[in-house]
Amino acid sequence: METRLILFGPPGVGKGTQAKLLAEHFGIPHFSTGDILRAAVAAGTELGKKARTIMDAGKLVPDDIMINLVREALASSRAAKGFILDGFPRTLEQAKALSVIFRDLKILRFHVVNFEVDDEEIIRRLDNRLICPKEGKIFNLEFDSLEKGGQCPSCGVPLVQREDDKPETVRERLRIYHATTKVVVDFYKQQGVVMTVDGTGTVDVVNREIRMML
Ligand code: G5P
Ligand code: MG
Repeated sequence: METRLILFGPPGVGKGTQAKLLAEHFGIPHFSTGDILRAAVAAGTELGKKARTIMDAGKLVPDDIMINLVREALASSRAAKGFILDGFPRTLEQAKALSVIFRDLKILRFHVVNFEVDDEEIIRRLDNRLICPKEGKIFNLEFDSLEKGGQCPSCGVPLVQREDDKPETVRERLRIYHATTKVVVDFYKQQGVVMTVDGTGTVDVVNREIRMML
């Protein structure tokens, strides 16, 4: 049976980390709207130019742009046997548009994995996050035995901090999550498709918990 998951939760909760593990486990693609936008910024495309200042300020990119991106990704042949959506939907408008996309693609069955971690832990995690700019791998200075200025253990490229992981930008991203995004989970609770996961354990513990729930 096709696995279709929406990973939902505040910034830094572990969506990208778990999405990569689950995508590998189930052999399905991982669509991260943040990664798609960061790739556009790096490539200097029109979308990237539009998104860059918005992302660096920790604000949300307009709904119409995001909805079109996701429609295109989910309609692609790669998504035919299932997918993991990470970072979308983030507004009620996007959630309603996703229902239309699912209806058009005749998708009836999906789950929303709702990650919960408190804000203090999120600020600490994002302060310690490093990413590989080449492969998109995600690390943490607290448990990955790396140093700031260190290199990706798998490809050797210098690891970087995301521009939007500065503490003041993280606070703005959290503010927007609580003000605008969090309500989206109620939309899905009404549909009976939400599985809530305590995201405070280790990566392995959280991964096992999700796989057991599924
Ligand atoms: P993104 O890229 O979607 P966010 O803010 O939703 O960004 P982010 O920051 O990518 O989410 P994450 O993916 O939830 O966080 O977390 P992660 O990277 O896996 O893990 C964070 C850290 O915690 C890492 O150091 C990791 O090692 C560690 N960690 C992970 N799991 C665990 C665990 O289980 N235990 C422990 N102890 N540690 C763990 O969006 C970026 C921007 O793009 C735009 C917006 O501007 C947004 O701000 N954007 C959109 N705008 C509008 N609508 C949309 N749909 C948009 N999507 C993106
Ligand atoms: Mg992410």
